[in-house]
Amino acid sequence: MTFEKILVTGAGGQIGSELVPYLSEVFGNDRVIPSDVRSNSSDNRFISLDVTDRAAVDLAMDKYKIDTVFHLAAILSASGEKNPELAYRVNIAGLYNIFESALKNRSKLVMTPSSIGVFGPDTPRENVPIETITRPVTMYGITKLMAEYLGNYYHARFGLNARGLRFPGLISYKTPPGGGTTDYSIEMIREAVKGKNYVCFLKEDSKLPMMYMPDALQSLLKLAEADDSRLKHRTDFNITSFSITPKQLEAELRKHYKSFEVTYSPDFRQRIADSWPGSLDVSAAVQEWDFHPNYDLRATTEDMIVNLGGKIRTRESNFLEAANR
Ligand code: NAD
Ligand code: AKB
Repeated sequence: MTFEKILVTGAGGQIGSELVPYLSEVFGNDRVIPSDVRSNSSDNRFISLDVTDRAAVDLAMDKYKIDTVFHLAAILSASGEKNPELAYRVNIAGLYNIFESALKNRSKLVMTPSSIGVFGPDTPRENVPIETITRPVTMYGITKLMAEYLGNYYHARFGLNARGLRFPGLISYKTPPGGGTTDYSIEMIREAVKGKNYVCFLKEDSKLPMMYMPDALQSLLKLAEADDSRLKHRTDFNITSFSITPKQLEAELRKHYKSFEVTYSPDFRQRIADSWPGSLDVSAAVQEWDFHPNYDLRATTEDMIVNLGGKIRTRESNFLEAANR
């Protein structure tokens, strides 16, 4: 599938700030229009766009002749619990505007990432399939579930090519996360690299599915380019790379920072984490568009440490250190 002009909404966020260079590399700089409600002065392609403003969305889609949208503008789980009204407006009204405008412009594709936030406390805990009890208990989860249904509706009723996948917690180093429950993982790695200890806002045994950003980016593009005839699902593919508890991440970090310590002081985000599953069944993504992540916990942690300016300990470096003692 060729994409002539791609609009990325929420492009200043954790995913968008990495997806824009990734898409630009694949399709060319002039094919990608990054946008966000916040400005970005370092990229002259960047346009200011509030997705809740329907007229502004229509104007941008028409002006740049957009045929593909990666719709990332959203309010995440923890921020959404602090301001549910804003989460509803951005995640639902914003999405509605994008779908309507895409239809009007006969766009080829609208990518709408979903989240493990669609699940709730009644969802089975492990190896959770796509179709299961969801019943989310956060405004974020409710909006994300509705977004999946809306995407399916626009496809079935109007033929809009809406596609989406349920991201787990994403780990990355370029742009700080935007107020999620899985953010502890990034914070913990950053503090370890700085040589500091960390106070974790989740309990040590809160197991959640995770993924490193390079796998998230290639998954988004794979699904975007997937042959339509192979897709039995559209907007709700489960994907994940590995599942960890904060304690397991702490142990992984201690391999490189021996004196690193974490204390556990759960806050309101614990309730959100408790409502999400520990692991997912990703077989539909594998069968329908060859989902294949490359980074496990060890590779993710090591790559994060190196990119944050830290040093990793290898078997050889431990051996040399012991020999020099
Ligand atoms: P983020 O919070 O880092 O970025 C969201 C961006 O949206 C921000 O730059 C913000 O300025 C922008 N935004 C907010 N309101 C807006 C508005 N009215 N108009 C335009 N832009 C607006 O989020 P992210 O982590 O990059 O997430 C992107 C998408 O991926 C979201 O749909 C999110 O639900 C989904 N997702 C993310 C994760 C993760 O771990 N990062 C996991 C699951 C799903
Ligand atoms: C969050 O924690 O809100 C996000 C997500 C899993 O959707 N990282």
